[in-house]
Amino acid sequence: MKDFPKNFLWGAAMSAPQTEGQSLAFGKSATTWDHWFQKSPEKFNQSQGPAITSGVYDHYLADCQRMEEIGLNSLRASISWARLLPDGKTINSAAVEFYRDYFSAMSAHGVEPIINLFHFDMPMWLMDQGGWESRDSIEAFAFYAKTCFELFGDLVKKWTTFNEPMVHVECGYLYQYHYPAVIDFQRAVQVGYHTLLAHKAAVKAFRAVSETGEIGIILNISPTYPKSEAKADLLAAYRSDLLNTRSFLDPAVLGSIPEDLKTLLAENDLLPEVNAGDKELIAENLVDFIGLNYYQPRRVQTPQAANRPAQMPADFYAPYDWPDKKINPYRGWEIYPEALYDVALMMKDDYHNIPWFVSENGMGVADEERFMNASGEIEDDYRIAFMEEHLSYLHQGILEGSKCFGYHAWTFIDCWSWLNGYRNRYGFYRLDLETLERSVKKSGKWFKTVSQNNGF
Ligand code: BGP
Repeated sequence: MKDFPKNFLWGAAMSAPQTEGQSLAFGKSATTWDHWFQKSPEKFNQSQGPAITSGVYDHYLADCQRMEEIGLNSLRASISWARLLPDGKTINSAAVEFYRDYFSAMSAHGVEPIINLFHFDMPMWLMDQGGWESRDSIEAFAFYAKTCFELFGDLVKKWTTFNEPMVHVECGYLYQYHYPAVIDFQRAVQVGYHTLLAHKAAVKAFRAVSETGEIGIILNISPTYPKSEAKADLLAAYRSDLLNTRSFLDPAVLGSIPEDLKTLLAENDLLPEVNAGDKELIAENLVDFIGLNYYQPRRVQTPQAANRPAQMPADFYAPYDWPDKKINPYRGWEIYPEALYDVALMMKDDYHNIPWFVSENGMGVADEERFMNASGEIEDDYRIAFMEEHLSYLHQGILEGSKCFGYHAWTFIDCWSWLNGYRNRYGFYRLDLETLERSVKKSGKWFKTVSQNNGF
């Protein structure tokens, strides 16, 4: 039996744009996703857009009951900026009513809400002004954050500012998976820098408003594993860590951007525009905890040929395809649970053992109806095995002193996923796309026993 620490959080994660639905109703304005889908529906799997998703806006009360039914004692959801402040300034009272009721219902079912402020869902009014490229985005986000802390601070004690900020940077400005889908390393760096400052400004606003709550940030983190111990591969891994992990984690926890990252950017004419006072803002507003999303390891090697100055991150490190890897063929991601042990020790040794939790981990599988039994239940034993393996390595890290306080699966109910629509399913509950009916999978029942036993 692997026992987890007392009061361990057993939960699941979801996000507003992937679940709420009613995307252009009840006062909500458009996000980049609504806009992009309207403009180019063919980019989205089976033309599945953000309008309906899982219908949480209408089903949330019964969903809170479902959380309890599978033993969740916590759940991460997000607030939609475009729903709460449709023009960035005016509070939408329908949104306030919805979120207050939703968070209260979670608590009534014994589920602690952990609420995130930004999950890739840039309001279109702000994107029209340059999005995170514009320095004004920092103040706009701080205002939104402060509004949330004031409106919901009595119901929510754990907040996070951003989900995987590196993803909207790289997908929006390097790899074309998010709007505005441009390729421009310099602009990507500026977007990342403003996002970091927006995070810091939100933490500052939080300290001014909240006396009892805690605030963190959710980062997608894997250690970088080099192809070999050769000097060039080690350098590639070091640079990958600087860009992908330490760029946000160091300033969030330690209060400074790594000097080596600044040097690397300077050598490649990639430094962002910086204002007086930024350094202090970064130094002073540290987080209370980290949320860590983990799906797959990052493996790199030295690039064959590289542009100088760099045009893309690939000029610093090339992906390495480990021949021995185990893979989830549906999502194309390597399965490597050992990394959870490695990051647990990294948090302990390099980040002064700050409290943290696994804020996402899970397995997306296509065509899950194949695993439906005679009574209509999806027998997702592969998901149970995946989570058990990951939890085992996490448990080892905790035994060795890492302060992990929870494990949140991605996700609660099958949800919409950006350009992939509903292709891969991750939920403890299956979603019927025709009826929006939810039915518990075998993994949901399994998770209940894990939560009840505080281990497995
Ligand atoms: C994370 C995101 C989630 C979710 C998850 C699964 O990076 O925070 O929003 O989408 O990945 O990935 P995907 O949906 O692309 O399969």
